[in-house]
Amino acid sequence: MKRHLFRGKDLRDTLAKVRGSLGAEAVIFATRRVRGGEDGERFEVEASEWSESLPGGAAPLAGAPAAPAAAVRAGRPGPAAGRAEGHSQAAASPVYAELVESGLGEATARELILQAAGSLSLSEKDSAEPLRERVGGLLTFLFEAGGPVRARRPEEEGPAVANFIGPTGVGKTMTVAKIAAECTQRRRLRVGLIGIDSPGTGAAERLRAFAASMRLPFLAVSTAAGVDEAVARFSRADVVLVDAPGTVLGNPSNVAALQALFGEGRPGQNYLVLAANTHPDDMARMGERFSCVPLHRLVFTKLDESSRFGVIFERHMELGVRVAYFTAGQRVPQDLEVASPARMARLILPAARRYGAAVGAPA
Ligand SMILES: Nc1nc2c(ncn2[C@@H]2O[C@H](COP(=O)(O)OP(=O)(O)OP(=O)(O)O)[C@@H](O)[C@H]2O)c(=O)[nH]1
Ligand SMILES: [Mg+2]
Repeated sequence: MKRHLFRGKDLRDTLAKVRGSLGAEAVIFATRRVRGGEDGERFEVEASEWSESLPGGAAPLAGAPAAPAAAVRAGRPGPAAGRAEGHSQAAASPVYAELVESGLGEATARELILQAAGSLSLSEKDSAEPLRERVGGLLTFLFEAGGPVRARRPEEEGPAVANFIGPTGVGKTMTVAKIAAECTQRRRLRVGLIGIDSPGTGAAERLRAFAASMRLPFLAVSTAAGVDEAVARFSRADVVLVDAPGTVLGNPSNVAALQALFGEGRPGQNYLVLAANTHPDDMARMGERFSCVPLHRLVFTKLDESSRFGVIFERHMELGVRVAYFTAGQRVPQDLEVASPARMARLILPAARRYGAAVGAPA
């Protein structure tokens, strides 16, 4: 069975190419993100045409759609006609309505339905639940969790550094406080906290107060050199959490300031914090703008103030960055959770009775 490689800028784009070339029944073997692909192509899918000879039902990866039943293929038209017909069938499905209702874009919802429907047998088409479960499985397959902040490894000289950046007021400082508490109380790690001050804003004061109440060492700095010095002073810590002030990236001097602190070559992993209750268009723009620095992980806050979670999945797929945490409330640290594919699928499709196996375990 020949496997083909497809590249696209995101999931929608790539799956559309897969189906355009191999038909709606194409079997997906693997999906990956690629860095620095040509023409902004950052998503890669390995797929093959469906065939009777696919071994063992051809469920290549847990959660990936299995090979479709022969009954589904019977009498189906060629790829082009099938595509148009498939689109209207997908849109008619109650599961499609649920996905769109949950905030997923129409195109993504359609792609997920078409992809998942390919694996249904004729008898499974009688009710919505098998399709719902398959889509849930596909969501868990595609969603990549990033795991919690990592601690220093034995061979490392200094602490692991995690930088929390993002737009104003999304909950960066509170998330840093929650993670600090989680690291010290549950994981027994030595934590150092750094607050980046911006002149005249008192930006670091809230974290200073959290640090005092948790009895954690805290340093306020305002420059990249200051961050380096502070990290050096925390040389015995396992993990250093850096809390950036909210950044409005509309103006170039703010972009330069962010890049000086967190751009290419700067230490640590950058966690972009976004609030789940942000308007989807604004969130998309924020994601694009913050891509001016390397993004290693995403954090979504304020799930308790949101009702449509599809936008999280959309931004995650588009940016091609793993999701580390969700937060859903103001309690420190109870309202912090490590993101998981199963949780993402439940948020988007709460009606499903089962979800596929989790893929994309913490790195
Ligand atoms: N409901 C809810 N509120 C949250 C959550 N996380 C943070 N907040 C609240 O959001 C507000 C802003 O939180 P901060 O942590 O100060 O946000 P920030 O991103 O650090 O803000 P700036 O530093 O000013 O850019 C506060 O009132 C927090 O209590 C959450 O998960 N749910
Ligand atoms: Mg803050």
